[in-house]
Amino acid sequence: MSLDSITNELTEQKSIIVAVVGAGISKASGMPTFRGEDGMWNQYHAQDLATPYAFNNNPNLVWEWYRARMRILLEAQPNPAHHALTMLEKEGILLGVITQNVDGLQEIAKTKNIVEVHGRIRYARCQDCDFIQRWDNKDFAKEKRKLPKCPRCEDSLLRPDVVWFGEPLNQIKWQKAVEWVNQANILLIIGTSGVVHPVASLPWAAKKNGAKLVEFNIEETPLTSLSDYSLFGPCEQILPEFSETLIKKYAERYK
Ligand code: BJW
Repeated sequence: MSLDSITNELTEQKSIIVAVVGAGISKASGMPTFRGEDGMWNQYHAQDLATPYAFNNNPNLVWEWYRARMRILLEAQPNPAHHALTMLEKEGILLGVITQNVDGLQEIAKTKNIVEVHGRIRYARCQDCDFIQRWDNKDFAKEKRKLPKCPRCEDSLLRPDVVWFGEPLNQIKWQKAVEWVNQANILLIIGTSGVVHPVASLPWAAKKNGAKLVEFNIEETPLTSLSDYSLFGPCEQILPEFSETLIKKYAERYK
């Protein structure tokens, strides 16, 4: 089905759009994905790096992995897919972006309504108290740095402010994500493999509520058969065109 037909159908009624986003949206910004070709989980085991057990067992290794990713992130900029979502929000068509990404690039692209359900790599937090500090600077990201300690709790380690496997999501953020999905008539599913729960359950919830699902990915995922429309290809190319067409048709029909 062509982009033109898809956007025609999607603008038959005024809709509330919500986006659920994964690592694929930041690939063109230079950030590696987790799964698939070139994915980080081909090189490393998730249980050695992205679990509370891994951090307790070998905090140096875990911090080294986060520092390596931070060095890439410090050079990264949002790409046209991030900007396309900002454009949809500015036009009043997009209610919000639920991102699994911890890179903060959607915020740098100036989207206002974002929930970062898996946390934020740019912040470190104490394991034992509520101390939080930004660490997205070259000095902190340097190789072979000492393990960062909490200035309040003395011996407690700081850890990246992200959600690892086996950890609950922040309930306030999660409730906001669920609330948005419950309001959505259209859910954009962008650059996610759709296998990590509970986020992977959001498209199923939206579908149950009668929302139309539009998937943007370079390949099929477990969410493809659930989706009403699948736009295969790099989202940094397809999403801007999709958004511009949708905005134009909205303006023609409703302004
Ligand atoms: C492009 C592209 C381009 C490439 N254009 N596309 C129910 C069922 C089964 C399991 C569970 C369940 N409930 C919970 C679980 C366990 C677990 C889980 O889901 N495991 C599955 C893997 C089986 N979930 C959890 O543990 C979660 N916690 C939880 O549920 O807690 C419950 C609890 C309650 C009370 C007390 C205690 C616990 C937490 C999950 C945390 C995930 N964390 C990570 C790391 C975050 C920090 C960091 O970044 O370092 O989050 S893992 C990693 O996966 C990261 C991502 O956000 C997440 C999702 O990955 P994503 O974004 O989809 O990326 P990829 O790489 O998988 O896919 C990229 C896609 O882009 C691909 O499809 C490409 O094709 C595509 N692509 N280029 C468009 N240019």
